[in-house]
Amino acid sequence: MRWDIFCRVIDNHGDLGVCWRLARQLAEAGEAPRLWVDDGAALAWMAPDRAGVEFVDWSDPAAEEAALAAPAPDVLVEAFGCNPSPALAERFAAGPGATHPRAWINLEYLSAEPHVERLHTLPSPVFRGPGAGLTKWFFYPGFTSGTGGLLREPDLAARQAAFDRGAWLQAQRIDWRPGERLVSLFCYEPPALEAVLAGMAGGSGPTHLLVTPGRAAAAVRALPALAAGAGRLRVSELPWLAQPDYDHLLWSCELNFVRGEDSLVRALWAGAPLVWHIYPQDDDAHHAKLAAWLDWMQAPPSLRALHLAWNGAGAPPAQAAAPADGALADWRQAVQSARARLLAQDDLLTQLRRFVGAGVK
Ligand code: TRH
Repeated sequence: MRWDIFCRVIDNHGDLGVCWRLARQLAEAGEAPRLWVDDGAALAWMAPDRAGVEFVDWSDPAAEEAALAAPAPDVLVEAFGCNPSPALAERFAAGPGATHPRAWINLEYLSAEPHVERLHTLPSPVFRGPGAGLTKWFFYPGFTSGTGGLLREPDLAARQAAFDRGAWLQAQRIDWRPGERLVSLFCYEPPALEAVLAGMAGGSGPTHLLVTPGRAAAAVRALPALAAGAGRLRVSELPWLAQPDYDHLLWSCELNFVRGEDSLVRALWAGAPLVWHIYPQDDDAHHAKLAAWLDWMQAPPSLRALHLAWNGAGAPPAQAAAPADGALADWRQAVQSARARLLAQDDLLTQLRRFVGAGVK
């Protein structure tokens, strides 16, 4: 089937990261995906290999015009309520007739809050404007069996099992010294960053912090006493990695600090202890979202406390120290059991294809 996925890059890399991952998985499943994106600059590092996915530069009217000349898609996915191209929605509405399988999906943000199960797969009739007369369907990713699940490639476990950590670190020129704890850092500006790095500098064993570019690197650089490493902490800045190599980074580390949406999911699949910097919202709505996720995770008290401090959700940054070995073992157990619960559920693409195949119109 032909799938048109619409992606508007609001900020950061999650919008594109999720849409690209979905498009790639569709292509690998034998579908024909086309990704409309208004700012695809990050694809240069995120997705150097784009086989099987067609791209439309949504910021370019000529590219949009050319894309409209192709047959209308069978499935229209608007990511995060981004409102697809009106001309395309019109063509989609005038599609080849009632017998033709056709679905308009509004792929929503990821949350562990209870409303997700309630809203998942609800219809939303389009009353006016392009596409009037059709129905959009809410599709919610999520962590429980009453949701749309999480993106997970069919070969993920096999790739993970075959992964050679030493060879990968060497190929990336990451200077890992035996005995050192490798920690990856992908975050915004966490209030407890200084406390955590100071805790690592004064920790009982050596830590090598691998810092991703952009906001994470800038946040670390803003701490002059720690940015170049201190005490038992070494700090290295990484370049942007392609999505598969970002997975490799998560698989290589004993602790992963992740953020937003897609990297959280990847860290869950990695199975190592993780700390989530949730995307901050103006009205602090993210605090409830974080609490719901910590509950779902059955996070041990020390992991919960670090999350609250890391996210500025009440606990003072001073409560966040470098994780002790015992705590890390508890956190690993919590992540591993959360991962096992997720693996028992169908992945998002399987569920989405089943939903669309069931003939929603
Ligand atoms: O970049 P983010 O903070 O994206 C956020 C969230 O999605 C948030 O919910 C959304 O509202 C906001 O964007 C607009 O974090 P996220 O979701 O983890 O996306 C990062 C993507 O970048 C993910 O696909 C992983 C990828 N990535 C790489 O491919 N290579 C890298 O080196 C790194 C650090 C990330």
